[in-house]
Amino acid sequence: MSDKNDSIEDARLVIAIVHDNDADILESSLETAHFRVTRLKSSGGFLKEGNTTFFIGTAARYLDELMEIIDENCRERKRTISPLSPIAAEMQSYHTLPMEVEVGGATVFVIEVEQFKKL
Ligand code: 2BA
Repeated sequence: MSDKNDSIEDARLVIAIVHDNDADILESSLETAHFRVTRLKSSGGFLKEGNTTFFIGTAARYLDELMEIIDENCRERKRTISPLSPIAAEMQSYHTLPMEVEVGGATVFVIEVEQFKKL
């Protein structure tokens, strides 16, 4: 079976930012489903923690399948920010109790691709 970036027409670039702990399982699920991926180490501007960014080039008709795979493999987590942490200081917050934020499952951007070429 050919992989799912073979159609130049109607191409999309999907950028998915996921938790580091979900990255390996997501990558292998995408490969099993014949999506091509580029994986980058990244970090979130807010928590300043490592996360993983996937670039996935594919055709529009595969987007539903792709979203399902991302959704199945990336779970939401809660992170607690201590009022004494540098993040809280940066926010100039006056919280005296730990603050909880929800991270993920995945933050996904879908971009229409004007040109897709392999030179
Ligand atoms: P971080 O920027 O480290 O954000 C981690 C989590 O902290 C976010 O989870 C959100 O729940 C919370 N958060 C972010 N900014 C906040 C703020 N100003 N005040 C209160 N809480 C805040 P997610 O939304 O699931 O985002 C996970 C990661 O996805 C982010 O890590 C960032 O690396 C990326 N991301 C999210 N939205 C983005 C966007 N619009 N553009 C680019 N990257 C984005």
